[in-house]
Amino acid sequence: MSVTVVLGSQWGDEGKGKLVDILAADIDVCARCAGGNNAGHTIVVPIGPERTKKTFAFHLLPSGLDCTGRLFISDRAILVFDFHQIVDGLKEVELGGSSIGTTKKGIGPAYSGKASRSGLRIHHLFDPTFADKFRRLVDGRFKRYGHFEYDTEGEITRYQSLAARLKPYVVDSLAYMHAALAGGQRVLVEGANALMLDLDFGTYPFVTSSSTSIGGVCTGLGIPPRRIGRAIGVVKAYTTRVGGGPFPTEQLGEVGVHLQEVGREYGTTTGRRRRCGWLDLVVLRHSNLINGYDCLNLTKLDVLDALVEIKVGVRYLVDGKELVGFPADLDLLSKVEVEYVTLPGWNTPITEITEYEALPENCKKYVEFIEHTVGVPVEWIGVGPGRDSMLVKP
Ligand code: 2SA
Ligand code: GDP
Ligand code: MG
Repeated sequence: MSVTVVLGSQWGDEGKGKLVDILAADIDVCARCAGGNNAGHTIVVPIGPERTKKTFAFHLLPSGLDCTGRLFISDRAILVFDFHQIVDGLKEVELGGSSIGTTKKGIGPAYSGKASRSGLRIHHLFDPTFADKFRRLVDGRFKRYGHFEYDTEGEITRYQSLAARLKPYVVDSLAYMHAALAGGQRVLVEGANALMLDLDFGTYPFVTSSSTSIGGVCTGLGIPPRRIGRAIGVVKAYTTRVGGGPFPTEQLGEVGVHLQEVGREYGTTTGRRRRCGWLDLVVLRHSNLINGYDCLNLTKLDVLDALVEIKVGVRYLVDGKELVGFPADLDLLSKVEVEYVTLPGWNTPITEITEYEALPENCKKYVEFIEHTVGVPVEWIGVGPGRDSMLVKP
């Protein structure tokens, strides 16, 4: 039995949570493999006999989670402590005008600790040397950043009591995952953040600190690549980015404000206003090169309903010459001129539409233009935030 992977194809917040929630109805195991509680995945589901729509935001738990007693935590997972969050803030202050615009959830400092081999993992919580190791870690941070306010001993006591609560959930995740696969269980992997925030392939250094690309699925879960059967790229019908860093198709005027307001583009974790711009197919081709999508879920198409014309970035030019791919060098990226194709809008609300064929012609043309230019079929189309607002493209 193979594994299905859902990955963000742009700068995050494409609507991964919603697709995972839908696909989770037909799977046995839903796994998170990268990132941390910087992620914010939203699902909107009908609750109770009245079917009142309720919104849930998932940060660390998978959006596909459906009941208690079925949550497992890897013994190899790196721990993010509160002092990591303090350090995250201090690092951002140090960077001043060139700060990353992190979520301040401690992600960068925790992953730095992991890479420098001083981080603590879930299994360390149950180790008699945990307190000593923890003190050493905090002392190291004091040496680097000065003595910030932090109750080290109080935190040790707190983590020890949390350890007792966590214990029933902790498993050898390799044994767990491989037994699930050997037993024919259907596994769905919920990618966090997105390709353009990947530590290696994103707009470095304006990225997160984990491998958010398909490689992170293998390194995060210990799954061999050949087990991955299907990679689904989630693509917002326009582009958003939260935090600092380059964004070639960003629209600072009317269009950006329109997308931000109609799309309700605010960070799910921090509430920050997301920057908005046109869809960028250079980004999408770069993303597809690395993740090799089998199909796409185009989301938030309804947000474009009222636009008379819709632009799509198709090429990056520097001094009139096309760049071969998405550049690594941000100085070069700052010089690119984006070439756009302009497509006609559809000027019709599409949220209530339930079948692909019933979409306005210009709307279908927009979808098909993306499919053809990227070379990957669109399988699902999001026309609203709710679980039911998802069309399947024949
Ligand atoms: P970090 O905190 O170290 O991972 O930040 C580094 C960069 O990664 C970006 N980042 C995100 N971008 C989009 N969505 C994310 N999750 C939240 C959401 C974000 C929020 O769902 O809306 O609420 O602000 C996310 N997490 C990290 C971040 O903005 C930095 O650019
Ligand atoms: P994720 O991080 O990729 O899971 O995405 P987020 O949850 O951070 O942000 C996506 C936002 O768009 C959430 O508020 C969703 O409820 C909403 N959303 C998802 N799909 C659609 C859609 O097709 N149309 C509209 N209008 N909203 C959507
Ligand atoms: Mg999000």
